[in-house]
Amino acid sequence: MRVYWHSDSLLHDPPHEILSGRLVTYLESPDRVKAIEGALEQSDAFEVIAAETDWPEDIKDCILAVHSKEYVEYLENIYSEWTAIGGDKSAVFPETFQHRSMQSFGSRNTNSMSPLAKPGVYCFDLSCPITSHTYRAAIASVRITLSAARYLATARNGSPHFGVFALARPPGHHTQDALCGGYCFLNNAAIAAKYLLEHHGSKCIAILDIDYHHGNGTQQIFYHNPQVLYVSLHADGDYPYFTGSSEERGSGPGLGYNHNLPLPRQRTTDDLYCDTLRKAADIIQDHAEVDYLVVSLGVDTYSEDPICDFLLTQACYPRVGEIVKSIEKPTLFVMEGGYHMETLGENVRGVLLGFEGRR
Ligand code: OKP
Ligand code: ZN
Repeated sequence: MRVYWHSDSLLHDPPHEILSGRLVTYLESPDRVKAIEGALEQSDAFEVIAAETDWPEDIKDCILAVHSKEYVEYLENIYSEWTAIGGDKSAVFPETFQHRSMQSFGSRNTNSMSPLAKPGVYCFDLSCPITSHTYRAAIASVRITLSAARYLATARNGSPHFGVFALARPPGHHTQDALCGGYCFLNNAAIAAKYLLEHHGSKCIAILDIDYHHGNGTQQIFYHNPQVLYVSLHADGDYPYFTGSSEERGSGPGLGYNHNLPLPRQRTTDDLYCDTLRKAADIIQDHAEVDYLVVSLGVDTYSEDPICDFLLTQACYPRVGEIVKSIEKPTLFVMEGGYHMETLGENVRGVLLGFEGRR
């Protein structure tokens, strides 16, 4: 299996975040990529490739098919605006949040706001500090994902379960059209889905989100869109707290194209997880029009993950890969979460080897 990565994705390295009120070392670290790459290089099943620097289609257009121009300009410029008025040089951090009850007094132009105010418009939590290199790293993450998507679309070898892995970082599934949060700045999986629809004649994409957390961003981006079927397994009632209920089923023409399968914290075992994943696979197979599968791959479902509460063992990951394989679609795996450094690489490798039928 081909694996795409890019060294620029390591540049995003904020010193800290706030977790449960505590200032802690940033959990979503560049070492995550190194750990995964290290584990994949131990197996001859993988070929690790640097995402090309000269992207032929305009990467900016691909991003703007998902995110608003104002939001992307914010990501690009806020660090220099913030430091110019004396903000801390290590990273931009939200100071306030524009709560919905503060939006009903006429809309101020965000462009004219203070650099101290803008993060409160474009960010929903305290896990997305923006450093001098964050934008460059987020662009690299998109480049990795699009390189892998293009390879999938152009080089697929006719095998029903052909797959490719985008070792993307920073992750993406929490980013909405104009809102970052949850370590995510640009929604890599959503950008890839749009790219396959618009540049490779795809009629319908399924996004299967198996990160522990609900992908509120991906759900929001495609909530009205019947061309993208979003199916998510995630912890019931955990971060990002306000989305992910099974009653969220899509809206307008997108009704019936959003499926949330929340699972109980502290009680989700290998068997319950795999049974639920098979239900997700059935939902996707019920949509015969799906021509590509994008998997938002998180392994923060692992029992020892420092911020999550499922009970999965390492033996579960090859089973997960086999179930994804059973969907029998050309598959783009895109890296999302997973924070237990000692097993992160092995667990990702387990999923991908299970998919390849190599265990
Ligand atoms: C990103 B991904 C919860 C703390 C939340 C942010 C978590 C982002 C997860 N106790 N902090 O979906 O793995
Ligand atoms: Zn997660």
